[in-house]
Amino acid sequence: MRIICFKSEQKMEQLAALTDSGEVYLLPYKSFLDLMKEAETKKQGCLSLVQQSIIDSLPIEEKLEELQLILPIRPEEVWASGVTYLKSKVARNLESKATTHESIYDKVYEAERPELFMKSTFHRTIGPDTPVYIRTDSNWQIPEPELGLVLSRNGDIIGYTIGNDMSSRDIEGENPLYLPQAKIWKNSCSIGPSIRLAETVDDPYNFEITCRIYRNNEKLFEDSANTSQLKRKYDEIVTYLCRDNEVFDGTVLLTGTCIVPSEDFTLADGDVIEIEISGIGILRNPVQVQNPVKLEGVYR
Ligand code: DO4
Ligand code: MG
Repeated sequence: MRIICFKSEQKMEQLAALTDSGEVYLLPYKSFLDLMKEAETKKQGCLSLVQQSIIDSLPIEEKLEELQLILPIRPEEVWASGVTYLKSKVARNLESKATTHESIYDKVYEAERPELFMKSTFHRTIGPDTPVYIRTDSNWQIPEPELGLVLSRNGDIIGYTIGNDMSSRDIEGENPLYLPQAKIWKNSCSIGPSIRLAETVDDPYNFEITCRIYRNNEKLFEDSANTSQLKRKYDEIVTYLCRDNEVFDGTVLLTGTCIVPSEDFTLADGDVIEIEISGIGILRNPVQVQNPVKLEGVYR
């Protein structure tokens, strides 16, 4: 069972349940956060609340493809974990031209304490089919396709979603202290298109993740990986996020990238990024330069 949110004909936001057979049922909750709150008040899981809500109703006539899907949740904060896959560690060493025997990335990959950073706020976060922006002061930018955990304020995993941790590799590679600038800017984080309720996931360490990038309608890049390759457990990173911290209902925690395009690749205005995760859907976003500044040599 997945939860989606779409724009109704009256331009209102409508929460809905998407069954595994593809039927869409309207839900009597304003938002995913309302559903979470109701589940807590009634001491029930989100799944049983959703099942009770739809049991006597009919699915809507529109097909999923006809709906204008939007961000399925309004997270106050999006956090992210880094260097959780070998692929990411190798990529970070490459972009930072690490020469020491043991780089900071080698250390954090092995350390007990994971790398966690604030990735985005609600206002910087976009949903499906809305443009992700690329920075005007970077020549090396990529999407980072990641599984996202939707958390309660107690750190319970309520659902799984897809996230794009847009990243600037040259800014991050120049100096690790530039990480916030390499990660956070307007429209640098995309989430959606659905939230799969955790109660309906048999094995969260077996999500297949695929990323495709199109330029001029041609597929320029495709690669896949699986959450079975994750170096850490979800509980581990959630525990560190919650330690001495205030976590809000609906916080999304991205779990790190396992797919990295080759060194010579950088995103360009007009590209389209697709991130597919089995059982969750496809998060598709066009790429756009926000207010393009025509500085010589800035774009490749
Ligand atoms: O260390 C920098 C960030 C790494 C990251 O975002 C990832 O591994 O996904
Ligand atoms: Mg990342």
